[in-house]
Amino acid sequence: MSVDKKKAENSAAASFDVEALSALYRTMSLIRHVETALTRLFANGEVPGFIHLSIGQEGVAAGVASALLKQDSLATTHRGHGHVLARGMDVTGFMKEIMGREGGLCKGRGGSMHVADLSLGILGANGIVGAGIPIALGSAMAHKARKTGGVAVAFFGDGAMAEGVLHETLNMASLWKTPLLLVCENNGWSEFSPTSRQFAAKLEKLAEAFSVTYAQVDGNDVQAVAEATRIATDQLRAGKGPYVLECSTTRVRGHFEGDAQKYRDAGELESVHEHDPLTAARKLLQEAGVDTAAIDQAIHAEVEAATEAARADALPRPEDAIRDVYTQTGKQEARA
Ligand SMILES: Cc1ncc(C[n+]2csc(CCOP(=O)(O)OP(=O)(O)O)c2C)c(N)n1
Repeated sequence: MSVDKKKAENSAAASFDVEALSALYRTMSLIRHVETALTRLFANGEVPGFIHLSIGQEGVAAGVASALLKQDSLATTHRGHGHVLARGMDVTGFMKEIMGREGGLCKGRGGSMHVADLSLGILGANGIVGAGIPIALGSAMAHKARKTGGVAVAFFGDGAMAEGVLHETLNMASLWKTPLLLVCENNGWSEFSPTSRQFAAKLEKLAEAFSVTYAQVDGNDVQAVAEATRIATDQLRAGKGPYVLECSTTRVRGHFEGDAQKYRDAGELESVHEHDPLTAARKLLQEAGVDTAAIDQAIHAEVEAATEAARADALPRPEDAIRDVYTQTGKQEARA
């Protein structure tokens, strides 16, 4: 079977649906405002643990999420804030979770790298590179077995391209024609190593080896990502087997918050903003007469309110630390 390769066109210059682009812009602005707030909160010592920000990569999260339906599911990475917010995670519950508060979506125990919300099909973020990929495969198998009509999405970075689990997943997903969308956010970096230093192949060739459809898209063009994802999910929902979508994008911040990025050329750091997906979308919207400043202001107020609510929320009590660790199942009770 030959690879059905669709290089998505950069649609930014073409005519567009103002309402649809406004919605995509709103999602990107929400992610940007939340993560910009987190830079300050982290510097202030108000966020426990590490956080990995996706500033500059919002086009992928917003574009992919825009093509998903209620029944779909997703698994994400250590850099997953954008994906879960784009999927519709409650902003206050999210902020409380990242700030380790009792009212957080996972009672403050998951934090940035383990936040989940099963009511939205969000199977969880994951600090282990590539670990969300087989989780999403399992979910895709469940969609198929239960005939939900849903697709499962695995977001992963270019660092996971060299992980065996991706190769095994491609094999199983292809053999069993599962509705699995593998979204690679290729920002050119894996921690402090350029992609070329840690992956000897090409994702396109890897997909081809397993007879999996592959498409590549400019991840900084949110409309192009939305359209490419719509094409991919149409194929998945038609039962035609898995799909790899590689989105080229730009990591603006360091690997983790606080990383001074000394390993990166000054020239590269100076030019990262030229690829900003929000700037490109804002320009198009303003030309179409949309008041993007009003959108940004409303989102700013929403994020400020969520931050204040998180600050006011209690920290989890130490005596509750082992609550909810084990579930009470019939089996356990029978054994006891
Ligand atoms: C299995 C595994 N190996 C190594 C690490 C250490 N590690 C954490 S993030 C990371 C790089 C991830 O790069 P990429 O997947 O491209 O995502 P990005 O950070 O660029 O979003 C590595 C090697 C890990 N967490 N898990």
